Amino acid sequence: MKWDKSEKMFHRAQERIPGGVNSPVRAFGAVGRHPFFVERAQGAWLYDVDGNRYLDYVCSWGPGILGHAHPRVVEAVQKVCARGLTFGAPTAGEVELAELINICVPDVEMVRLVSSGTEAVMSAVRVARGYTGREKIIKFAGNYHGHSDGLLVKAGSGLMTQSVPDSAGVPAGYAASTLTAVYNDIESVGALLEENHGQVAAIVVEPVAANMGVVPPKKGFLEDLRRITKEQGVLLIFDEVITGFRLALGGASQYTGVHADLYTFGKIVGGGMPLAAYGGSRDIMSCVSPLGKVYQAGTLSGNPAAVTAGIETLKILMEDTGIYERIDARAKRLAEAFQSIGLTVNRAGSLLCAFFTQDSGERAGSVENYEDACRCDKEAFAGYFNRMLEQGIYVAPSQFEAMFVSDAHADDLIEMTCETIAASVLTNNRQEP
Ligand code: KE4
Repeated sequence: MKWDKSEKMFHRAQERIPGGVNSPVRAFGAVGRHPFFVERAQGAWLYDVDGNRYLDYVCSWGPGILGHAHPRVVEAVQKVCARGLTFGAPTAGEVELAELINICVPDVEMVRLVSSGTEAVMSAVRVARGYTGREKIIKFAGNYHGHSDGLLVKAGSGLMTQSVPDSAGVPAGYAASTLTAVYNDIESVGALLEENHGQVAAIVVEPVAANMGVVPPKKGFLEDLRRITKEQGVLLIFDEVITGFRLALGGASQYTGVHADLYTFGKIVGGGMPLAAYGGSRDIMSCVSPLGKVYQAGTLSGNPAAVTAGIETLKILMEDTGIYERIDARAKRLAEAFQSIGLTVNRAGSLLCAFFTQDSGERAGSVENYEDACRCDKEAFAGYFNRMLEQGIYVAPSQFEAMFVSDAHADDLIEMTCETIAASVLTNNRQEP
């Protein structure tokens, strides 16, 4: 493959944009090469400015559950844009999307639309603090909840990719109110709740972690979290920016049977446009301004084009819930391909991740938390990534992200991927000294 035009564009980009990208993980830093620049996408395929074609398992980090440029979504957005892009005033579409979210996730009796997952989680945490009158929150090492100051503590995704779990520029005071527990370790949560008795407003968790690679909750972990938060008057926030409408139409609460107090959504709920949401019971959400005292606002919140993309996407998912069976089965097939060549794979529905674990040690082969994930062989991952890319298959450029399957990844494409996985990993191994 040749990347001359991408190289030129990347050089230009670096002049005016930090790192040449508008989000760090896109810089391909962890896989030792420069990024390609996308020209267009259709279905399961991405096309770059040099005319290369890639089978896309990043799906824009999750929104693309239907495949790129779904005709029904594109047409609806084109139509609504012709009537004006933004009004800063309420529109019927926002009400329709709020009602659809409630139908899919009945726990969300009231919802506020915002423009990014970061905004959704930041706002949900503020609501939890305003509702409980408490200050501290507990998050989990390796979970990523966007880049708001208080949540950039031992975070996953791009921070883990760069091995910098915290960020410069976050005042010590903010970080002090964020306590970090170990994912899948309920004792670590109990200890923090005891040490900070009566001071914790909420526990925010990815119900299936997907920002340290994919790490599903161990049996009983979410149930225990629900139990102890109820006992101690602590709100439970499910950060479903990735899992929402992905694990099932009803997201994690449908997939696991555990119900949270507040939910955040992003990615799929906006159909690929800048839209996210947070919501929960009427009681809790009634403290949001202008109804209550917790302030949150946004010029483009509930933007008509983004809302339309979200409505069409949710409607398609509601009309054909068979999609979940299809994408889960395809993800299962991919997982089997990785396992057949000895890799550790974690999967939850259509979310999966192959880990290049070190084979030694008593926990060889299992990745159940941040520490396990950190022990992965990032060099081996980089070799696999680059071989897959050379073969026209684009997986996330980081060991600490998820592989996403869409409804556009037809079975023949899955089979082709399975063959390429074997070749890419085994070649990798042969290359090792
Ligand atoms: P955004 O602000 O990027 O829309 O959402 C933040 C966020 C919140 N919660 C969870 C569970 C998330 O996964 C995310 C964002 N996900 C990353 C990918 N792991 C976005 C990709 C990027 O940062 O470029």
